[in-house]
Amino acid sequence: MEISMRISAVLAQAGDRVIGDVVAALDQRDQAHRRAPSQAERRHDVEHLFDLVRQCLQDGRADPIITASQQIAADRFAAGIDLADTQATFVVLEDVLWRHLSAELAADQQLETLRLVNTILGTGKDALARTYVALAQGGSGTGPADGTADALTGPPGSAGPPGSASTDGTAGTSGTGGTDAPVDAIVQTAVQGKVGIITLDDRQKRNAISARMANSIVAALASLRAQDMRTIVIRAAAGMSVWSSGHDISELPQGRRDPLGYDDPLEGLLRAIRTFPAPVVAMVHGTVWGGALDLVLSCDLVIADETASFAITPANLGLPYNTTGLLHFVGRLPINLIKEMFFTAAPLDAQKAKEWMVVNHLVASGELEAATLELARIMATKSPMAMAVIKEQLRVLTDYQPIAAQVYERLQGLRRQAYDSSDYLEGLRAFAEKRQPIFRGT
Ligand code: KGA
Repeated sequence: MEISMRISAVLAQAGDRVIGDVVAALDQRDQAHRRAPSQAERRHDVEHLFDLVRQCLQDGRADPIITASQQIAADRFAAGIDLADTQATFVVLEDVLWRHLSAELAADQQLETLRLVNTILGTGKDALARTYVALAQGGSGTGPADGTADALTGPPGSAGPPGSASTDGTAGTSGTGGTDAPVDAIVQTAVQGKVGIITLDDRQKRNAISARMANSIVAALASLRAQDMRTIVIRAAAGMSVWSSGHDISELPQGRRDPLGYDDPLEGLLRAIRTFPAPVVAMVHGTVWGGALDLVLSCDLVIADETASFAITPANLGLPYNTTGLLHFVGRLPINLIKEMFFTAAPLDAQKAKEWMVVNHLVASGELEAATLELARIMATKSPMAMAVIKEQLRVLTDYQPIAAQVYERLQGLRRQAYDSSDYLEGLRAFAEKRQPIFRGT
C-alpha cells in the first residue's frame, strides 16, 4: 500500500485545488444544461466524493465508495436526476485527479496510481449505474454490497459480482436469511417468499426520517416492487424502543420556507407508500413520533405490540402541519381524537390506539413478528391486480377533498404566518438545545 500512502499524501495537499477544478469543470459543462445544482451543493458533492476516494485509498478497500454511491444513486433517482448527470461528478473528478497526481508522482508510480484511481471511481460509477438500472428497469438489485474486500487489488471496475449492488443505499438479501448490510446502512431490505421487509435502522437518531432515510425507503420500495413482492412490511430494527422519532428536525428549514412542502423527502415517502400497488404493513414495536405517525397511518395496515405508542407533535415545534398531512389523519381517525392528539402532542398508548382503531391488531411483543408476517403472507397470496386497484380506489376516494383555490391559498397564508414566526424558530432551537420551548404566539 506504499503507493496508496504516497497518493494520499499528495491528495492531502491538493484537496482544495482538485475540488475547485472539478467544480469549475462541472459548472462549465452545465452552462447549457437545463438543471444545474447550486455552487454550494456542487462543492459539497465533490468534497464528499473526494473524501471517499481518500478513504478507500486509506482502507485499501472500495466498500466506502460502493455504499455511498448506492446511496447517492437512490437519492438522485428519487429526486428525478438522471444517471448521466450523477455520473458526471465521478468522470470529471477522475480526470482532474489524474492530472494532479501525474504531475506530482514519479513516472514509475503513475501506472499504479492510474489503476487505483480508476478502480475506486470506476467501482463507484459501477455501483451507481447498477442501482439506477435496478430502480428504473426492475432489476433485482439484491445481494450484499460487499464482496469487494479485494477491490483495489483487481483490475479497474472489477469489484463486486454482477448484480451485487443493492438498489436502496442498503444491502438487500433474498431468501430467508438475515440482512447483510454495510456498516452504515440505515435501511435494510429482506425478502421472505413474496413478502418484502424494510427495516429502519438508525439507532443513533432514533430512526429520524432524514432525507437519506426517506429516499432509502423509497428506493427500497422500488427495489422490492421490481422483485414482484406482493406485500411489504416496514419495521424498526430489533431492539429499538423508538420505532421512529419522526421528521429529522435538524433538516427542517429554519423559517421562511414551508417545512412540509410537496418536495420534502418525507412527503415523497408518504406518497410512495400510499401509491405502492400492494399492501404495506407497519409493524410497530416502540414509540412513533410526529411525521412517523403520518407514515404509519399512510400504511395500509398497522400491527403493534404493547410497547407501541403514537404521538403527533407539531405543536411542540410550533410547526404548522401541512394540509395534505391533516387530510391523511382526517381520512383515518375521528376528528375529536385528531384534535386531542395534535393539541396535546401526548402519546396515545397501545391499548388506546387499539380502541381508536389506529392499529388493526394489538399483539404481545413475542408474537409481533410472527403475526405480522403471517398476515402479510396471506395477503401476498391474493390477487395482486385486485388488491392494487382496490388500494388505488380507496386512496382516491379518501383523498378526494375538493377545495377552492382561494380557500387553499388562505390556508397556506395562515400556515406561512406560523412558519415565518419566532415561535417556529423557538421550537427548533429548543429541540436542538434539549429544553422546553417558550412560545409567545408571535
Ligand atoms: N430529528 C433529529 N434528531 C433526533 C430526532 C429527530 N426527530 N429525534 C431524536 N434525535 C436525536 C437527538 O437529538 C439525539 O441526538 C439522538 O437522536 C438521541 O435522542 O445524540 P444527539 O446528538 O444528542 P434522545 O432524545 O437522546 O433519545 P431518547 O432519550 O431515547 O428519546 C427518544 C425520543 C424519540 C423520545 C426523543 O428523541 C424525542 O422526543 N425526539 C423528537 C420526537 C419528535 O417530536 N418528533 C417529531 C418530529 O417532527 C415531525 O415529525 C413533524 C413533521 N411534526 O411534528 O410536525
